[in-house]
Amino acid sequence: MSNTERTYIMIKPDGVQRGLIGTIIQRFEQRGFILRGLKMMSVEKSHAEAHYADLSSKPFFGGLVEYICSAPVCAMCWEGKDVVKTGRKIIGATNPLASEPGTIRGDFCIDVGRNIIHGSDAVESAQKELALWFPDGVCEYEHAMKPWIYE
Ligand code: RTP
Repeated sequence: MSNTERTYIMIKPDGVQRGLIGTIIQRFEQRGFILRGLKMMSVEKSHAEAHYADLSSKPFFGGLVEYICSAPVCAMCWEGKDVVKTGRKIIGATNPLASEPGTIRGDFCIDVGRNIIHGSDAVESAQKELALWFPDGVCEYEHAMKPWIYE
């Protein structure tokens, strides 16, 4: 656990189309996390399949890949202490039926197959996902806010 832990967060096509990019960025920013990478991307099938390789045996895999490739996504790298775990909390449970109000999914979606956002589930998967989505790295800069966030 370090103040420079990083996670991969992706606003899925439905989140982009519904105009939720600003709202989602605001939630991470307000919490105190630092945005290191941000880009809009149309996703190739092979890229989506690589991202979700662990789920390839699931019955919903084909539909999931199709959904991710259906329109652009917003790919992001966020940094901060415990950002992987806290990011998942900010996002809420996978199935919006179980996601608490106040979480992104709990506030903005209804269907598990249209749950608007992805967040890495562990530090190791975050590293793999960031290498896949940001192969050229992210923006390394000194952030003035850090002393006001961490003791
Ligand atoms: P994500 O990877 O997107 O952050 O989601 P997650 O870890 O919370 O959930 P995971 O089990 O990895 O599932 C990945 C995505 O697959 C879709 N899904 N559909 N139809 C279904 O039963 C079903 N289950 C999962 C969701 O879009 C989920 O976010």
